[in-house]
Amino acid sequence: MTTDPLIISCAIVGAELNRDVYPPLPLTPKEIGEAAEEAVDAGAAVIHLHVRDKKGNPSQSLEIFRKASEQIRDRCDCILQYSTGGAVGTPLAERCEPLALKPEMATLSMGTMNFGPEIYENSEKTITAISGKIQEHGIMPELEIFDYGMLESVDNYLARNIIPEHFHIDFVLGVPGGMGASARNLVLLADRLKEGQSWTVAALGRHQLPLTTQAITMGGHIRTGIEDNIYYRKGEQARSNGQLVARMVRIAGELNRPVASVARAREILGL
Ligand code: KMH
Ligand code: ZN
Repeated sequence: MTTDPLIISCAIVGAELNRDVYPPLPLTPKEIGEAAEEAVDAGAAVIHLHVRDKKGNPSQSLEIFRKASEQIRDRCDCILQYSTGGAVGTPLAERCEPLALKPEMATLSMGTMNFGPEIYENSEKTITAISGKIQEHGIMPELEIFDYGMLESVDNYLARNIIPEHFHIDFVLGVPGGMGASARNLVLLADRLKEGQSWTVAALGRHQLPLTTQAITMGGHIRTGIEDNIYYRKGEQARSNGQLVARMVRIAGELNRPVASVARAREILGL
């Protein structure tokens, strides 16, 4: 089993949650800054970022991303990874808006899918447009893989130079409409990667803990955080993003994976 450093990403807000479901959800730029600081202090190197408007609704506003990023940077150093997925139905131009701020990383979802009762639209046209903006701004993409076919299509996009050669992969498992969050599925996906390709797993709800633990044993990296899972254990909501990160740091320690500092994570990702 590998003992290479483990990069922990934390998805601190998301676009689907609200305070009716999860009362401590960070919403304002200041609250997002504080949540990021707690996650980074606990061991996260990457902050996967969504933001909210004044009413708490998901937003891709450049100005709100700017404010939230300032709040985070004032408190801690970390790799900022902006979402270009936004919420289901966010128009393409809005999804790309915050990229002008040139974060170190941004997400690039690799295909259209059912996302619960709705359609998360990522046609080839959309992928090409978002990837173009990501490259124009010199940002490293994290390819969001929600299903096996999306991983297979990466080769096709690469061959046609639609995506750049240097990217990180995130397997997002357990979205209703996407690939299930099972141990076998994670093995199947990871086995298809080229030697040396860096990857992370994000799994939804109760699958977050077992699949991230599995990824630690497989030599992958992990994403935790409230965006994907609001529970610490059955029937008990997590207190914060930091609490979820701290648990993964403990588990990684038991499994001999030292947690990557932000500087080490930059080296591993080639940032
Ligand atoms: N909110 C989802 C529809 C991303 O951040 O790039 C898309 C999402 C993926 O969360
Ligand atoms: Zn997201």
